Amino acid sequence: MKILVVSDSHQQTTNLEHILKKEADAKAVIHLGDGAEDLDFCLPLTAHKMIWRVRGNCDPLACGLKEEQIFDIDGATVLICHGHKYNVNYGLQSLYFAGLSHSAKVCLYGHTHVQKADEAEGILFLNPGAVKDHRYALLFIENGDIKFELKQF
Ligand SMILES: [Mn+2]
Repeated sequence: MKILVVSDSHQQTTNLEHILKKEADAKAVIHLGDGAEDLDFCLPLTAHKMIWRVRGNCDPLACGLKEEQIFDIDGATVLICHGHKYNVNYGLQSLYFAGLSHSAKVCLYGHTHVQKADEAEGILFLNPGAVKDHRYALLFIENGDIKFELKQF
């Protein structure tokens, strides 16, 4: 399954729409916060897609989104969070232990606005960068097999 991973759109819905059009064949969209509600302004581009999103430190409490979600996609456990609660600005150690404790294969986070992929103990840590800065990522999961691409436009 092709999954579009975005973060930190910070109200740049024009950029978000551009990405959604470019990757229109993605079956799912994951927004990692700070602009998580921006997806609501991108209908009908998000219609018929699975959507997962989490609240970032700049998103209002009233948006009602959780700060973290853990779910399975085609045989792989995925943990998503904005990252501020795990202090990702100072390294990935806390997120690494969260990933380990949930047996995650992929941990997705944002917040730093730095597009980055790391691997530790078979866990992929992926930050798609900021939509605001024309960055996003693609994740492909098939039968537990994981591939990714870091993109810019
Ligand atoms: Mn943030």
